[in-house]
Amino acid sequence: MNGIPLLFIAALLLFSGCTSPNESTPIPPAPNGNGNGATIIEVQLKNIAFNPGTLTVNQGDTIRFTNMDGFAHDIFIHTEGNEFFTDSQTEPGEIVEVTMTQKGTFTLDCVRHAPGMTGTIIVN
Ligand SMILES: [Cu+2]
Repeated sequence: MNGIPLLFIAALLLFSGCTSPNESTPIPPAPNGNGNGATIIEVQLKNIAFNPGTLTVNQGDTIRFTNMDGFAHDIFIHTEGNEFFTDSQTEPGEIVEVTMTQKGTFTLDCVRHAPGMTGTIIVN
C-alpha cells in the first residue's frame, strides 16, 4: 500500500513547482508626462481680423474665439472641400469654443468679411 504516500509526494512536488513565484506584479502604465490635458488657445476676432491669424495646436486642444468687435463675425473652419466647424453668426462679445479633434491644416475664414479676414489652424 505505497500508492497513497507516493501520490501525496508527487502532488507536493507538482504543487511546489507551480507555486514558484513566476508572475511579477503588473506595473501600471505611467501617466503621460506632458499632458493629454486639453489646452485652450485664445483667438480674438478684432478689427476684422483673427488674432493670432496663424496658430498651431495639438489634436484635442480647444480654440476659444472671442468677438471683440462691435458687430457680428462668423467662424468657418475647413479644409479643401471639407467643413469642420461653422458658426454663422458670432455676435459682439460672444465666445465660441471649438475643439480640434482632427489633425491637419485648416483654413479659418469669416465669410462675411472675406476676402481678408482669414487665418490658418495647424493641428498636430
Ligand atoms: Cu468677420
